[in-house]
Amino acid sequence: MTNPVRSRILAPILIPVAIVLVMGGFVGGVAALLLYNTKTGALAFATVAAGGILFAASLAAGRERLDARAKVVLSAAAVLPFGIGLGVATGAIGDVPDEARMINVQPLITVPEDAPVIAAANSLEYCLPAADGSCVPTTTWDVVPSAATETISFVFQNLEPQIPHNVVITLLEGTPDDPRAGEVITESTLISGVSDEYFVAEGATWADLPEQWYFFCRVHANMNGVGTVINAAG
Ligand SMILES: [Cu+2]
Repeated sequence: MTNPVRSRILAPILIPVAIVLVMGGFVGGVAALLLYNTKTGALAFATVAAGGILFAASLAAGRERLDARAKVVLSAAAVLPFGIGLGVATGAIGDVPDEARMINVQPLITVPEDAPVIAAANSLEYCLPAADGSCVPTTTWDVVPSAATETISFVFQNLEPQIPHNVVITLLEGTPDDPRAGEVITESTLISGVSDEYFVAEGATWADLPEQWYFFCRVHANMNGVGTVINAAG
């Protein structure tokens, strides 16, 4: 093949392929750069990069021909944020712990369908949501833990408008008929109704609880009861 023939046949194939490869590399590189940054770093990089591109574009649009100095400034504005972002992403700049990088961020917690549910419809007592949409007042809570996790976790529905409630789980003092709060095992976030929240305790598992335990509302101590974990298997 002679040179002209080679370029006539191959150039139309090779040039687009090269362009696609370069674009793919650039997009992949930017994606990796964002993923290996912290959230703040990725946001800062995206902002600065966008600013740099705008700056470069406006500078370039404002002149017929660019002199050498303008070219240097333009290139720096476009390339600098990428360089810094790459430095942070590869660990060359800053001291970013691995778990703070976007790629290692925990996914948003999903609520298991079989998560135990308890609710508050007033400030007197807890209630258990029933299949018919009502909430049955209760001073006991038989918990069947979700099969998905051993950690103490449940959905707390605050059905009372604008009033904060939560669920504090403690050891049981006194007797089941005359229960009192003991040592706090875990305490869910106070939420104001009408709202619900999937609460996941840190470290405490259902198996850590004694056969009977106590639960109450941090705001309304009269909202309380005795809980029992029912083993789904038996
Ligand atoms: Cu309450």
